[in-house]
Amino acid sequence: QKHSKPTWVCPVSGEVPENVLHHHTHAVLATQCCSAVVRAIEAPIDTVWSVVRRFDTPQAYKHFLKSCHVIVGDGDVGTLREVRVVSGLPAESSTERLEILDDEKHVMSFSVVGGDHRLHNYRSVTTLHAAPPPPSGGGGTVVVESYVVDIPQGNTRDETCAFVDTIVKCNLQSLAQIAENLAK
Ligand code: A9S
Repeated sequence: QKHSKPTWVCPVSGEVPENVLHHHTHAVLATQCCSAVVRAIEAPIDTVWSVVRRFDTPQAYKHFLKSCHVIVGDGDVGTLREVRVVSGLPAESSTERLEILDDEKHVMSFSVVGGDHRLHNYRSVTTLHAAPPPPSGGGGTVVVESYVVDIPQGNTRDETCAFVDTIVKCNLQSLAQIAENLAK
């Protein structure tokens, strides 16, 4: 089971451009789960990106984190950070590595490489693309965040995805709030 071959999964459906979809296509093992959250934000893409790209300050919009310190690196790919988690969650800290930071394509990805929590081998990819302008669309930015993670011992796939989806939705809700305020 552990050594089974991965299946390629793209958890994003619907009105997302082809070039965006490919960033959200993940190799997923039978012992892992994969999902995605899509969120529209009423702010220009550069404004949203200015918040997302800051690997040194995730707590600016991730309210489950109380602090972050950079272990090594200057914010480019390979930078390692340790985040501390607010109380009340089944976690204390997480060590994370920046995997992708593409300022042109608006793609960022990090992976969890250690820490004191249950989301082993967590890896996420966040992309931004411009929403169609009026009259066909509302303008602004669409954020897509997908992830893969090991299903913890004692939990089901559905429980794991429900837990992580909830966290990602909260993060994107607060990202929207911050970006929409910056755009005012
Ligand atoms: O930080 C993110 O972008 C996404 C998630 C799902 C982070 C999860 C988390 O930081 C907690 C919020 C502390 C929950 C980790 C790594 C483990 C948890 O149990």
